[in-house]
Amino acid sequence: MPYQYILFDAEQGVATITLNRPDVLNSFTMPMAAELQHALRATAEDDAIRAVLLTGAGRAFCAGQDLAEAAPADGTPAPPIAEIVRMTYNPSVRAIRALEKPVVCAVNGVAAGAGANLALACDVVLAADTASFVQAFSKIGLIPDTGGTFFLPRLVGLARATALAFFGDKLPAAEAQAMGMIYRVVEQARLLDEARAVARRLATLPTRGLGLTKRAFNQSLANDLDAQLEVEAELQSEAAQTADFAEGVRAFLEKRQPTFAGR
Ligand code: T3D
Repeated sequence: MPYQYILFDAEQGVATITLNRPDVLNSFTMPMAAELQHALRATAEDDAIRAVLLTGAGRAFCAGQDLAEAAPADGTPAPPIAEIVRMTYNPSVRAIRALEKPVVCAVNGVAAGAGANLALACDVVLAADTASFVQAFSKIGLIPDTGGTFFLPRLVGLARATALAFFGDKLPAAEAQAMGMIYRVVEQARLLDEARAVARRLATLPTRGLGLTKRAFNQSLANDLDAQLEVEAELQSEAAQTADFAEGVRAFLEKRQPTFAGR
């Protein structure tokens, strides 16, 4: 499918999805979200793709909802907000969490509103040292969406999540790293190279095992210990049936580096 609002390319096992509306800081419209969701589905279906890299074009990662779509200046009726949330954000977050391949997010600049929370739904979040995170919702009387009320308190604790959501202040990337919200801050000029290297490395690891790890973490967010121990038993049995497990053990015993096929 030819895309209009995102860029998509795939090489060396990594699909790169770039939000591409730089004039409006890659803010989300329903058509851009539909393209993102299509690209995520395509990566899920393509066995050659073993990791995803999500980033933004220009100076921002994503400024959240395109407020001109949510409140058109020409007076045409806006889609109901619940519909925007259900069509734009919820399926995007679900697609990222359900994708049993690692999703790296390279936050290249400001990530605001739904843009901030979309990043937090990814598996490994790198951010430029010039980037920032803004829970912008409170500034316009909304609540955090795009999974923000789910991921943010789990990542940084309820006290910090509440203050970030209430005040809506810009949080520099270094502080986001210090409070455990993201994985790592990288010098702006090196961000994309570094993120590509991380994604390529992930693409050489046992893809099924990583996917099952992600499924286990997803389930752990709602499980008690007993239920989670059972999830581990089941998913470990699945992981143990992969060719990559056999290769990993063989390579260890033969004292060589493994070559994982992602199966
Ligand atoms: O339907 C619903 O609303 C429900 C869904 C909600 C989900 C949400 O995400 S709600 C939160 C929506 N996002 C925001 O409120 C953030 C709005 N943007 C900002 O606060 C600032 O732009 C930033 C802090 C992100 C960056 O500030 P700065 O000074 O670096 O850039 P800027 O000058 O404000 O923006 C540059 C351009 O992008 C500007 O256009 P112009 O003047 O050059 O023609 C600005 O209008 C445009 N832009 C930035 N954010 C948005 C946007 N246009 C539309 N929607 C945006 N969200």
